[in-house]
Amino acid sequence: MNKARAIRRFGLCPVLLSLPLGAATCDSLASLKLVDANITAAQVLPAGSFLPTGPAPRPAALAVYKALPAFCRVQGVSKPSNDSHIEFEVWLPVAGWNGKYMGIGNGGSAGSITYTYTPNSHGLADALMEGFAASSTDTGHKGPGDDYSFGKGHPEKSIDYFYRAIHETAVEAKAIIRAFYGAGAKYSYFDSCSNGGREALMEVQRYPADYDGVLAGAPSNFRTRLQLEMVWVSEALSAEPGSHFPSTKLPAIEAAALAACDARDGLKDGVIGDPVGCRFDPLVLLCKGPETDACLTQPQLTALQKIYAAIPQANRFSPGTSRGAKPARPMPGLAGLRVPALVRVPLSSALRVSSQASSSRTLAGE
Ligand SMILES: [Ca+2]
Repeated sequence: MNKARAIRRFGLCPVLLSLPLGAATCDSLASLKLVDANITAAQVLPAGSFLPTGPAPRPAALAVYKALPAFCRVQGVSKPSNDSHIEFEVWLPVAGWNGKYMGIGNGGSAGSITYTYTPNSHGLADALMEGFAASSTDTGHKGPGDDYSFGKGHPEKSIDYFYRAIHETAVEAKAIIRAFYGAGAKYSYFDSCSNGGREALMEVQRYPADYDGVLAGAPSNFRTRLQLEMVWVSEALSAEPGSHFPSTKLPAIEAAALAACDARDGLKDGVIGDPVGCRFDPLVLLCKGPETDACLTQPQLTALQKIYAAIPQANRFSPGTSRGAKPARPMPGLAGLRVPALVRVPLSSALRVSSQASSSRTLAGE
């Protein structure tokens, strides 16, 4: 019996006909029993009707939401510890599911569900548009993506942020997918960047059964060393009043590094195949006349040389910024940053603290 005949005969909607035998309705997922989680809401949202709570979305995000097909939106809370409150969502296409599951990660300190594209990752909406059943979590706390205060005095919340929430959400999402479609996903993937890339690596290391493949974009792993590197870069850029160089000089820096090392890998393609082996000396960029975006003043040159150099006595902590990378790309809050006196500790002390922080490194994904 084809769909049209079935609809005429039984009055079934096309959505139900697209689901295999044994599938649950979206509404009934509200009573689905999960191991460490409760489902707080489950409902089908008509096409183009999704709007997140909170501030009005950016126009680009709003356009994505308006283009969404109808989907089953499941919201839940996972509590794997007494101090856990991990909010998550699972979005399920009501038609045209591609049979696959996509876990979505979080940039920075997380603190919110990733609904659509941010600089750090794809979102639920983007995965849904491609036919995936997808999940995202706030990783156990609420807040802006640069606020880590949630972890102070709350070690369980730190664990949730660092790796447990992503795993819990994968487990719950797979159970929800099985219930809704009557069959599990054929393949499961995880896609995210920055902190989300670190989340991807943690999944691979701690819970290799969660995903068949991960996209670990620009992972901010080796977190304690990464933070040390950021202090190092900030120190270099604020060593004296003229040390900081504007982002308008980055193209010239990148071009000079490529000119020195691009062809070393046998192919002049704009990619330095072995950035660690590149011995590009930014001295060639020293201004010989008036300062322009094509050259660096002596203080700026000194800063760049420090950024490229490995932290003294600390090769094992950081090899320095790769030649050909865009050093000191203007990150929010970093451009022009003066390192406060509070963190102007002797480097040897910082290294000692970093090397002793083995437990936190393990926690942070190293
Ligand atoms: Ca090349």
